[in-house]
Amino acid sequence: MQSLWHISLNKYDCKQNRKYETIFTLANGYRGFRGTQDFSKKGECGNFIAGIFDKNDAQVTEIVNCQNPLVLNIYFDSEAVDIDNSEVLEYERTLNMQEGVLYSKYTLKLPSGRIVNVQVERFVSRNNVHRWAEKYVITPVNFSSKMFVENIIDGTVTNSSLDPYYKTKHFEVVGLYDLKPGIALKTVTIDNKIEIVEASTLFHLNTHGNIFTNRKFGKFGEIAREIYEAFVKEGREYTLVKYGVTYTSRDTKDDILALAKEELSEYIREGYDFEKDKHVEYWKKLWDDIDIQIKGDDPAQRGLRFNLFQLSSSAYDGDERVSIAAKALHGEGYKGHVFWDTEIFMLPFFIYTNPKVARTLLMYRYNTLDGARKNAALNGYKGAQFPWESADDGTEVTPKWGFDYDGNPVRIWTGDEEFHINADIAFAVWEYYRATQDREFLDNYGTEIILDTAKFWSSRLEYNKEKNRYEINKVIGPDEFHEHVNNNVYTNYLAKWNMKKALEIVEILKKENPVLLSKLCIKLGLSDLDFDEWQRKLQLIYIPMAKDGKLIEQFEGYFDLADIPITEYDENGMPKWPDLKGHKLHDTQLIKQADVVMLMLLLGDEFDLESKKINYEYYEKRTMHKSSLSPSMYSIMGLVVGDTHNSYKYFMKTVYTDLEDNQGNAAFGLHAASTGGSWQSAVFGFGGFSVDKEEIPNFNPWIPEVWSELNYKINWRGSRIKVSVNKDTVKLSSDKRTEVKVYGKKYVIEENNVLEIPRM
Ligand code: IFM
Repeated sequence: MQSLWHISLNKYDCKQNRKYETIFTLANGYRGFRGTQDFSKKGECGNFIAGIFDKNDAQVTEIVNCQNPLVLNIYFDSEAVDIDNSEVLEYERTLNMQEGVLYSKYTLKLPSGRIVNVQVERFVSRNNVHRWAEKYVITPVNFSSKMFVENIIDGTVTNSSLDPYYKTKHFEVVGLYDLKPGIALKTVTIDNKIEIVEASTLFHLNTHGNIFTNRKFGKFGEIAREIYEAFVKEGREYTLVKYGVTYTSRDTKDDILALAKEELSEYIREGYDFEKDKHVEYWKKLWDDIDIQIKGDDPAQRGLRFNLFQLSSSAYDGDERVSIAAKALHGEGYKGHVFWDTEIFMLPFFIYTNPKVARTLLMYRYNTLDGARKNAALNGYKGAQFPWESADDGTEVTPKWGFDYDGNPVRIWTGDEEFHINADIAFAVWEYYRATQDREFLDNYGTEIILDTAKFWSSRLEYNKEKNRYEINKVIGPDEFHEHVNNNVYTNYLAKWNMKKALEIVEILKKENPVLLSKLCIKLGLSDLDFDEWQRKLQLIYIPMAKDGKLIEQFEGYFDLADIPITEYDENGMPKWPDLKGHKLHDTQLIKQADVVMLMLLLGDEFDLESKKINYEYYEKRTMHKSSLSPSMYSIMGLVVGDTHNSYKYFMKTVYTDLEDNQGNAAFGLHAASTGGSWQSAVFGFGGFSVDKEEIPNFNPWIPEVWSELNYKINWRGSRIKVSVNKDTVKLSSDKRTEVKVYGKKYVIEENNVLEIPRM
């Protein structure tokens, strides 16, 4: 039986290499290595270091695919080990998520008839983010011969390597070094001159003495290599370790080559097992915080763990200048840009399991406020306008042009019109504060974000004199099938929320910290006049509603569009395109992803159950889920309104987004928002966790028939609450006395006691 901690692949198909590079990516927040297939040139290598962006002659600033230090070639005499040119007798790659180690086992029959068995371990250390390693155990099964092992750092890497036209090189190789032991290759990015050093070396781990009889260093243009020679005997195992170290000039002002050399020596001295043990230990502690157990449903358990593993691999608390990209550190998709995906989909996971990382992610937005202010000024607005797509400095980097499925150029409007991100970020700041009560963050950073986005909204509102209301026109809401729409409810509602929250904070500061308020007012150019104006304007923000007052109109005029509901579903229960009867997609009520339903989840307290039900039922029939951000939201709302069957379906769809590649683009990187959606669907959905207006944690769990138990943990204002749900009971415990509500009724969990309530 496959372990519930393992993701395994047992059959080699080079056409799947790119997809599995994403699935088997190993990352530690500082960097990500795509899970490239050993001994194959087919695929798209990826070495992404968080925060290293460059434009050069690319369309927009993008994450740099840095020099590749993972290359290792083996030759027997002059015959190269090449999986694509061999008969694959045995093949297994397993991502051990509990340890954070990728294990591979291959038995290959080379064209000459030589049979070789190779076992590989790879990890990217979470203990020391600058370190990574690979261990190779090589067994010549039916021959003895000379063996050459070539350790390479490849500086020929480009971005978009599979696209002949858009291929771009973002760095120059400025040095190749023989470190004796080891090699290093230094590059410098084109625009910002960021220096990057990759250093690595090979060591054998054999009890019977040094196997290498020769070693030679070589510079091959942009490639640094060291080659080792040995004589290997039939049936014997030879163990080699490749140690790797990475430093960039973003990390330190010191000489990064000297630093990498020093670190490499220290690393070799400490040894592979030392670092691996610390890395595994780190993951053990992490799993204690993040794991969710689903008993009775192995596919759900394994799939969910994959999402938790990859999401927590994508961030750490060591750098406040970076965030998580839509494709995380797992691929070049969306050019390494950060979207609302982080704040609305991924952040809750960090808020409730590892608040230090959540704070770091929000600090990225604080640290890019100047870029956001530039965007606002450029577009004729005030305050801070966060970019729809963000890279290193907060200026807008959404490409203006892209291609449709038929390869026709299409104008991309999201960077011009998808304004809701400003309120999403403000909302996330408050969510973090509400859960942590981190007043230091709110005072020094969060408030500035909330005030400056409120200032932006105030300048963005358009007064409709005739109707005496404020409108936000020509926007794209979360549903991106409809562009240039007026008064998208999600956008308007959250803009109003943003302005209201800003005013609430102003009132608090007036009482509790007027000095801070006046400092902020001076910094942001605000006064009581602005606050009065915001107050007046927000009352008049237009929220389109249907005539009955319950069904919300996604945007003005939406109900006038052709109504072509979805009637057919594929074998996974996902919508099939209905016949558009000659209409253009944007002239129909079909939507790409959750929009009104999202709003009702974010601001759950503002809508009654009946409204949620009515809107869920209406929009569910019209949502195509063409974004991986969508199914998780319908899963959670489905549970709220009692559509449990679809909830489970949407949960599994979310959890398997990358593993089953159900959006068809896993090759380009992780669907990071969907990893966050998986956590939300498990905890906010089945786990029934929410926070109400009284700011009390509520638990209203429901679990499917096939689940015998669901266990999860959350951090709430310094307490750690453990939740365990089975068919009969809900059990809650906490390390501190905590007030909660279970199925709507108030209880107190006494410190280190278990509160047991019958299941509803
Ligand atoms: O942010 C999302 C958007 O909501 C849908 N298209 C993809 C983007 C990046 O994941």
